[in-house]
Amino acid sequence: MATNRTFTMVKPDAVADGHSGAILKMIEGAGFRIVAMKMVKLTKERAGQFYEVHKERPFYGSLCDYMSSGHIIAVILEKENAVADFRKLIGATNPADAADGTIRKLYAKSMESNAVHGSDSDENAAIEGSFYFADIEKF
Ligand code: 3AN
Repeated sequence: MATNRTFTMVKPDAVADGHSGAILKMIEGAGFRIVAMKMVKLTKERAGQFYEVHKERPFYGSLCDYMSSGHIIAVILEKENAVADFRKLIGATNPADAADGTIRKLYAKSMESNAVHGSDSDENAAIEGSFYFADIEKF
């Protein structure tokens, strides 16, 4: 059953470059409601846990270094059809392929430093949200 929720992170490059406000404004402007939000700095180990699904991929070590290189903003969002609509708003993983007007087209630097995360399913949105917000039921 669709939960109408998704999970995002504003990634270290976008936070460090001062794009957090603009990105959150785009997200709210697209009709998403912020349900929970916090700024944190992951350890490399914790980043590795979040991206465990990619642990066999060649970019895993570099991805964990990058995701623990600075602060990130973890956010649970709510909107009808949240997962699919949010993936559309952020654009393709590789900013070179991202459509005009998408967050990654505007703010991503590379395939790895791609400004924002977006859950790829309702199930993963719930798992990823609870990774940061243990008391998710409350929200
Ligand atoms: P998305 O974030 O678009 O769902 P995933 O889940 O395939 O993409 O990848 C998770 C993260 O891993 C990406 N956001 C990106 O930071 C990084 N990544 C994915 N593919 C590559 C790649 N080929 N080279 C470097 N980093 C990558």
